Amino acid sequence: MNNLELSVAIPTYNEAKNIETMVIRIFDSLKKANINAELIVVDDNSPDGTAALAEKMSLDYPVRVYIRTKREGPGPAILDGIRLAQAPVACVMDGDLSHPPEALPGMYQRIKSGEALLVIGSRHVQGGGTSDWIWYRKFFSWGARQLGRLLTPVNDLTSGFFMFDKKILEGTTINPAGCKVGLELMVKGKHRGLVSEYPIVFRERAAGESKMGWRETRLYILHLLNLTLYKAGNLLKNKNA
Ligand SMILES: Nc1nc2c(ncn2[C@@H]2O[C@H](COP(=O)(O)OP(=O)(O)O)[C@@H](O)[C@H]2O)c(=O)[nH]1
Ligand SMILES: [Mg+2]
Repeated sequence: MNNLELSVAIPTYNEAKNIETMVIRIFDSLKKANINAELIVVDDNSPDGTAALAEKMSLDYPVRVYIRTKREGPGPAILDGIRLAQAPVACVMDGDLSHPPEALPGMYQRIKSGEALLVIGSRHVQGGGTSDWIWYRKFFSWGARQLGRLLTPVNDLTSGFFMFDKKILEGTTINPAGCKVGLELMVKGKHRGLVSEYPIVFRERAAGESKMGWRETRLYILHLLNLTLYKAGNLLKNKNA
């Protein structure tokens, strides 16, 4: 395809009820803004037939489906999606309609204009938000943000919706065991501080089940500690250089 501008990657596991709407909304919004994009669906062989539905959509839309044989959580699938991205700008979002596809053109514009190299779809800036969350979810989300303040000035560092110029990957290794790829990019990406938060309203998934639980919370805290060590190591290296 000529002049491919944007590759959107979606990790999926059992998103059969959402994938078709997702594809339609993504391309509706990009088409209106005249952005030439492809979509990569990275599915961990979902038993509900998500991949087959995505394949069917590829007859009408520029969709590629990559099937992984083993279920490993969204992290490794996201990294595969980024690796397969053919455009200079890549975007990662969830496949459960939580992240509004209508935000894609606005996010892309910030990269195209040179304002940012990394754009986060953010719930925690003016104009952003979440649909009703139960108090403990709000509390954990707040706690996670406070921990992350040590690492990056980004307000929404657990966001799974982010877009970036692939240049920021040069000379850095993104850790697949880190559960939050976006957070890795905020801390390790070569974005020279050109990071921007684009307001989004996060919607609860319309259908299917969330895979977020205690295991993910624990992984997230380990990930934060890991990145803190990485950052401290870098600071020391620079001091001694
Ligand atoms: N490929 C792949 N995708 C996954 C896996 N687990 C979750 N996902 C996808 O990752 C995205 C976020 O997962 P979700 O369950 O919505 O997490 P939550 O939004 O934090 O509750 C969705 O698109 C899921 O389908 C997995 O094991 N493999
Ligand atoms: Mg979700």
